[in-house]
Amino acid sequence: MKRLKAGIAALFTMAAVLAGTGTAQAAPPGDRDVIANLWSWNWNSVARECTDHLGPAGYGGVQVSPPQDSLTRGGAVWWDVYQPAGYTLTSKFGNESQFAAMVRACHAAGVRVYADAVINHMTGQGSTSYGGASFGKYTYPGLYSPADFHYYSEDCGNTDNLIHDGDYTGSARNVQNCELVGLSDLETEEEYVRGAIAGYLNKLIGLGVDGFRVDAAKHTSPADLGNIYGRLSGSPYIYQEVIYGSGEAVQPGQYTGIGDVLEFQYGRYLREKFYGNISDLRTFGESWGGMQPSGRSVTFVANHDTERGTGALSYKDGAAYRLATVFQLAWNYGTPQVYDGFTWSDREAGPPHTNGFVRDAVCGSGWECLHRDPAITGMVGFHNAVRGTAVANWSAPNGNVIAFSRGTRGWIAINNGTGSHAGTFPTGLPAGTYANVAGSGTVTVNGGGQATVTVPAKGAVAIVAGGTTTPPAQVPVTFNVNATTTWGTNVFLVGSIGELKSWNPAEAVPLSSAAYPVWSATVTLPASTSFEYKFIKKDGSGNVTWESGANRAYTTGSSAATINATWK
Ligand code: AAO
Repeated sequence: MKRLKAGIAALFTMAAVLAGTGTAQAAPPGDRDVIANLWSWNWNSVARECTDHLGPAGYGGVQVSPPQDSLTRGGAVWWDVYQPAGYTLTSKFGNESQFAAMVRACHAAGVRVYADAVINHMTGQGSTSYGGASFGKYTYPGLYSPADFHYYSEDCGNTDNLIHDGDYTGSARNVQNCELVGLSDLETEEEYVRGAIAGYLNKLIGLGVDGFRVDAAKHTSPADLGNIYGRLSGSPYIYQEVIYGSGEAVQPGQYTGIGDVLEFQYGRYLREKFYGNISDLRTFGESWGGMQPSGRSVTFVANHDTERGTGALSYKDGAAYRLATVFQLAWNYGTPQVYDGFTWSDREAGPPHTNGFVRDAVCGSGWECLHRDPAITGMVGFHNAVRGTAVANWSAPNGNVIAFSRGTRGWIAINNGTGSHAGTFPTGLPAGTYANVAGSGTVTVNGGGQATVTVPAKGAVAIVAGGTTTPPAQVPVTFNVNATTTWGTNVFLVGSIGELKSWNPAEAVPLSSAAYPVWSATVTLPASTSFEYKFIKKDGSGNVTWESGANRAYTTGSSAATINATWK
């Protein structure tokens, strides 16, 4: 029994595509786009974290666990929350008023809230919920009845009604209409189901929620999801869980027209390279197999599924995991998400709880809190400061040491080796002494834009334009050159450093002829800096005559100086 027959369903499919593409936002708004994924944190703890840490550190969003009522296993497992028992907001993480207070606290701290939306399915068996509801696998009183599930609509294609491993490469129909690990699969082509799901998401939007991680999006067709998104109020940011699998029938690219996607290849490649050669990361991005467009991707080093598998790094990898997250925040690809869950040894076990209800998160005592690590918060600031700039000044002195700048806004060196690495690197940044935002100490950039640094083993050194600890020492240098000229021709100075216009004659520093034939100018230059220069003549039509011979060279000291020269 279907509530809608095929012809009507097709109409809704068309409307879905039209409505959906216009509504879902392409990228999270604003300058701060890093999302902290505080998975399995209760609402009170997320609220506190937004106020005390996420907002001050510059995170732009927080992803929270599924907020709807769910099956209860009394706290024994983490995954009961992925079996919705209904759409009331009583869960093991708190109740509706605590949820609403959390959203308000996060917004006050400048942090958007993205909720994990479990809308593909309900539960795998009848039972009871955290909110005290009783339900059957296909019966949720007041919400869904058997007619709302694929099982009863005979759409699946497998006699046992389950998705089998082989289905992923075989058939989108099986992946989207059969039951994922036996979870009752909502008939999302049906008008009533679409309305019920949209009603739930709109309720969250009404409480201030800014967007959704759409769980198991791969198991609902893009047409159905597009239709549902088209019913949402405002313009929530939508990113979808569509795990890339080579040769599979359902691919992430099928979903990028209706929202963004979680980029699963990203973390797999990072694991491979942080256990191999990070110098390979020079070209890391869309050209790598299976990767989605940067502007459509939410990246992560780990999530709650991958940290329990073997394909990605997790906190159990220690320093390499932290360093990969540092890299993620420095690289110009996608919207970065920083994952943080609870400490575990049994992969099924739930977070610390009392009678099933999750206790407040305590960093270092059952909870990991990578997002609070000073290197990570420093890199969140770096990420925000370099937004929109390209990778430049790449260097890789060996397979496990890389350095690059983001335009002229930030520079980083990353050492994934087991010993420290000392070297001199081009940074693209102006001279100055900068705070190392990915570690401790300072970095001095000379007038040539170079920094000589020691990068600790499994550590990083990163600096941001404007992040100077002390203003760079500067000295006035007077340039006098004895040069005879004809009427209408003037003498200028140009050289290798920014103050001397980086050899650009069009911008050369003009000299005064007040003491002709000695031409003179005083220029403020960075102290203790070596550079090359020449005098040039420009006639009335702008023709440039360079001095002959080799470039002149000079190194500033710590006090004022005068250079007397004769045109050559
Ligand atoms: C629980 C019990 C089950 C029981 C069920 C019903 O554990 O024994 O049958 O209840 O009573 C979570 C848990 C489940 C739990 C469920 C409900 O993980 O164990 O079941 O809650 O409580 C597929 C989906 C993807 C899904 C993933 C787990 O496509 O959407 O499976 N992730 C989300 C959540 C997840 C949650 C659910 C969905 C359900 O993040 O936490 O489940 O709400 C390939 C495919 C993927 C497929 C995987 C695993 O991936 O491409 O689409 O994910 O296989 O089947 C390489 C390959 C890649 C492959 C991957 C596998 O990287 O390249 O193709 O390896 O790791």
